Amino acid sequence: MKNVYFLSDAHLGSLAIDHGRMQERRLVRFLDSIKEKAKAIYLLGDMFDFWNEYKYVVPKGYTRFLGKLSELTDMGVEVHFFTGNHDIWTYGYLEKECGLTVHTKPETTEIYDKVFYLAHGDGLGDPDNKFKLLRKVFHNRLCQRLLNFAHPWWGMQLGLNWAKHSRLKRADGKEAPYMGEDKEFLVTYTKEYMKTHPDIDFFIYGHRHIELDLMLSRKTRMMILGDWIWQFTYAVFDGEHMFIEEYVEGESRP
Ligand SMILES: [Mn+2]
Repeated sequence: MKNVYFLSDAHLGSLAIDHGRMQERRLVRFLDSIKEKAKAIYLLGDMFDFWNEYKYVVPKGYTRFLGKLSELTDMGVEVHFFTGNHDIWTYGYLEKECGLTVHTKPETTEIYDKVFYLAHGDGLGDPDNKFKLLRKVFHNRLCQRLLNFAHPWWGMQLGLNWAKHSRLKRADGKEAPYMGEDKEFLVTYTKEYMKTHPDIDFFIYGHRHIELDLMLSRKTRMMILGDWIWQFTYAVFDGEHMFIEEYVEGESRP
């Protein structure tokens, strides 16, 4: 039985990350190392720090990453791309050129007869009104069209700098530590959601850049995937077991 992999939050192209090239190469080597063992790969959001594609133009960079994804989909590996809150603005290029399946909303899906709830995680259970408003603007079709009418010089600069500042306003550019079961938004959201959806076995999220593996009931387990900036963590499901691993170079893992 082949494996299914989950990872998120590489924030490729970030102006606030100095080791971007190393990060991208490591990600590509990881994808290469799993290509024969993978049935499917779920990229759970924010793989790019800012992605906005235009009708005839896409952002510079990422050629190694996009090339590797294309190789995998050409081989028949399913690659699912969830938009995060940094790379919402994709309009067909990743599907047509790279063969990805793009998801813009949380999905419930069956994998080897287990039920998975998959989402980037932004906006779920988060009471921050400023973030909610920004999220509305970002998802608004009219605002998206306006961004695409503007010259890329302007739009890309705006986007890359917004993303950079949203990273730098955190202490050391890192995310807040785990707030605990009662305060962590994604945990409280999941506990509420599972009351009406008791059939779900696994809830998998990105967005928080922390690694979390929590049993919420005898059946229900939730995971937050860490990131591909500092942690290089991913979850793997072999049909029976589900676990979080760190990709260490030079080691062969499942
Ligand atoms: Mn995010």
